[in-house]
Amino acid sequence: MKRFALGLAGAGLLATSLIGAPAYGEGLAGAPAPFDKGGVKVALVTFISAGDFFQAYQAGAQKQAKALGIDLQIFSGRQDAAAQREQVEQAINLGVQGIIIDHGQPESLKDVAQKALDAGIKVVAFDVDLGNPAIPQVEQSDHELAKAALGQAIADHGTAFNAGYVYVAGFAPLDRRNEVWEETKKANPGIVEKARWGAVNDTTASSTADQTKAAFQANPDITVVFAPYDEFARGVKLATDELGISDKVKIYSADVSTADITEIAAEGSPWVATAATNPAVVGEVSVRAVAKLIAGEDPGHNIVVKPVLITQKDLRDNAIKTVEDLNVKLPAFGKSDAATASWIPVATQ
Ligand code: SR1
Repeated sequence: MKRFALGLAGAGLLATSLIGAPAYGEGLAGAPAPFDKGGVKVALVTFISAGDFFQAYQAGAQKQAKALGIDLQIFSGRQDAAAQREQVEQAINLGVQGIIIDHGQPESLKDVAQKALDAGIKVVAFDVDLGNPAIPQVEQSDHELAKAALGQAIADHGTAFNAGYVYVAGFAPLDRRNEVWEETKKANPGIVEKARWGAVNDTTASSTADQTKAAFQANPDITVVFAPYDEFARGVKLATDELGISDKVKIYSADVSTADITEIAAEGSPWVATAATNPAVVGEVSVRAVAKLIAGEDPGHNIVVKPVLITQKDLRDNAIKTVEDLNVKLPAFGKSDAATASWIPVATQ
C-alpha cells in the first residue's frame, strides 16, 4: 500500500503522450502487427454505466485507446446482465479484435466470452472473474484497498466500535473487500456489525441514503461506517447530513473522484478516509492489456493496479481539491506500470 506522500511530484509528470498519437487507421511507428498498420477495433462492454468511477474508467480507456490508434467502442450495460451479454455478442459480430468486459455477472458472461475467444478475439476482464485462463483479470488489489481503509478506521477508533457496513454481494471487488471485513471482525471481536445494507442500481447513492436513514434510526449507536464504494459513501454522508448526525459518525470508503474530494474535505464532513486507485489509470491498463494480447504478447493473468490511502487530513493539509491535484502530489496514483510495453505510449494522467 502506498501512503500519501508529499513533495514527490513534478508538473512534468502530467505530460500526456497523445501528441503525435496515430489517427484510427494509421499505423503506430515501431509497434508490432496489427498496430503497425492501424485499424484495430476494441469493444469495452460495461455493466455499471453511471457514477464517477465508471466515467473516469471509460475516459482513461478512451485516452489510452487514442494513444494506440485503437477505435474503442463503449457499450453501456446499465446494470442489465442480459443486455451486457447481448452486447458482447454484438461486439463479436462487429469483428473487433479485442473485448474488455467491465464488471458483470460471471454466469451470464462466461459462455459469450468463450464464444469471443473461439472467434479469435482477445478478451480482458475488469472486476469480473470469468474463471477462464485465457482471460486476464484486471483488478485494484481489493484486499489491500479494504485493509488500508479499515486500518485507518482502527487507527482512529481502536479495535472496539459499533459499525455499519454497506455491501452488495455478487460484485467481485465488493466480495473481495468483504473478505477483509469478515477477517477484520474476526480478529477484533470488539468491532460489532450492528447493521448491513446496500443497493447497486441506477441511483446507488440515493438508494443507499434511504437505507442508511433506516439503519441509523434502528441503530443510533453506530459510530463507524465501512462503505467500500464511493457511491455508497456518498449515500451514507447524504443520510447522516440529513439526520443531523454527521458529527457522531465517521465513514471509511473506497474510490475517489473530484466530487468525492469536495465531500471529504468539506467542513464537518464525516467521510474521513478512502482507499483508491485513479480509475482512469485502471481504464488505461485495461486497454494496454488487451492491446498486448492482440499483439501476441502476454500481459500476465492477474493485472493489479495498487490503491493509495487518502485521508481527510491529507486533503486538507495539502489543499488537494481535484483528482488532478492528487496526480501531482502523488505520482504513483496517476500512473501504473501494469501491462506496459516499449511500443505502447503510456497516456499518463
Ligand atoms: C459495484 S462494484 C463498485 C466498485 O467497482 C470498482 O471496483 C470500484 O472500485 C467500485 O468501488
